[in-house]
Amino acid sequence: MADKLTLYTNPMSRGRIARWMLEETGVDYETKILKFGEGSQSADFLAINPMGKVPAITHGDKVVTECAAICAYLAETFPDAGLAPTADERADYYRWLFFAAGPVEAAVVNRSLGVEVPAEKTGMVGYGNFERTRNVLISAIADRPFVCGDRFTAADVYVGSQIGWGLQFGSIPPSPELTAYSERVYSREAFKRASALDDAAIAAAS
Ligand SMILES: N[C@@H](CCC(=O)N[C@@H](CS)C(=O)NCC(=O)O)C(=O)O
Repeated sequence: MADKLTLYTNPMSRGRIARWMLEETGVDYETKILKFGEGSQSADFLAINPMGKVPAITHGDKVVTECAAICAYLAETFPDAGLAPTADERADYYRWLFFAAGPVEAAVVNRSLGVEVPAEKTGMVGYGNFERTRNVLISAIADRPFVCGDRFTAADVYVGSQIGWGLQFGSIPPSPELTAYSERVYSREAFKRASALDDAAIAAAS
């Protein structure tokens, strides 16, 4: 029997990224919606993710946290979905997946919080400065439909989410390349299914 797969999430969170990836894989999974605070900080959930943050998935006795890791884990665990990289795609896949989870995430959050890195300290900061990070992010998708080239992979779920959220909330200024890429990845049926499920969960809670 297949190991049970469970998503711990809140529909108003980065858990939407994990949901999208799960829908891309087409596998069966159970969803546990956690309220922030009483749910995400409960002893039961802290036993799964001591960070007290969603999303997390459990797969049998395994736990995976961190959206980018969840995307990579599911792509490799369910290879029939065709979302893991080929040998030829691997360099771009890991490069841009980790770039989005590290420098891009930090640059966007710091900018949203108004954290200014002094010019003389940018060498200490993994993303250097926001403008350069955004320009490099644009270069990843400027001359190709997806980060690995012509084929959509799990890296696009994560990179696409960072870009899509950034454009939606105004935390990444738009560019023609970012907008076109976001529209391309958001047109996927799995994204629409995942969004509908999370939107329904929000409506049910209100
Ligand atoms: N690095 C984590 C970040 C997860 C995260 O920050 N989740 C937020 C919601 S978007 C959360 O659970 N916040 C509730 C809290 O910290 O109490 C990931 O990529 O999955």
